[in-house]
Amino acid sequence: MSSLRNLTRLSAVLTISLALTSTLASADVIVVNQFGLAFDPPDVTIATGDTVRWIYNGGNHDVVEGLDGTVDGDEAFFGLLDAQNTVFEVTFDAAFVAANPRPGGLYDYFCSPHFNFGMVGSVTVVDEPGTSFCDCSGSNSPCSNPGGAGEGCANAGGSGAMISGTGSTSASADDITFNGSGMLSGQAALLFVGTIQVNGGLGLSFGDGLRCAGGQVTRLGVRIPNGSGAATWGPGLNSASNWGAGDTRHFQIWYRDTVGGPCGNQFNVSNGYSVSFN
Ligand SMILES: [Cu+2]
Repeated sequence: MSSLRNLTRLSAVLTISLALTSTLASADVIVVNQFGLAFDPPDVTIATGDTVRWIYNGGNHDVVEGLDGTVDGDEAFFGLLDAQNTVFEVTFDAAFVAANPRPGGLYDYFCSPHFNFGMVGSVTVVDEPGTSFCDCSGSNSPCSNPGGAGEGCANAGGSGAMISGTGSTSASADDITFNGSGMLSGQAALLFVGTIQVNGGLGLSFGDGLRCAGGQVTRLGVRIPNGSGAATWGPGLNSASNWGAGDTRHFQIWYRDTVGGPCGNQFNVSNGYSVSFN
């Protein structure tokens, strides 16, 4: 990928598309819609390995890395968004970031026809302490209720819950935090940690979702998701020394889904999230 910026635009898009297929299983896809002369949402923060997917909605646009308003070949990425090119994707994996370093992981971008109209956006790439596994986007859902890429199985809200992390992998610093999204407002959610990935990381049916984390399991606290279905756990989760330097642990969120859940089991779970502590 080091010569990416020297390739033709078409080749660059093709290369990025091929890279995507190998990273989808353990990474998230973040959608940015083009609406009129704007990107929505304009600014996104993602983890290394995630993919940003821009979706066309009318007119003639492009997605050009940088802030200089001109397409001059120094872009880390370039893609058209028009009637013939309705989706443009970039996977910000480690190789891409290494080949196209930007201060603070900040990739500004613009639409060249509409730069003067303020049609700009940004992608900020931050390192996550762990990696996701066991999503429910395939044929493995309990009752034909897959979630989106990287998510657990769909709940009464129509999409799945997702767990991600921030902070460090230092067991002694104990500053790791977990963020749950896509749960159900006002219905209790429990973070738990296990010592193994269930079924080799693919998970097994469990309520309306897939059990991903297993083995020796410890509960790490109940939260009530806010109006957006989000909740946060930590820092300071390792008070009972459930993990130490050298340990790998697997985290998952169990949550209630008592009204209109797709399989009728009254609960669901997020994807899984593995962290190797040091
Ligand atoms: Cu535009």
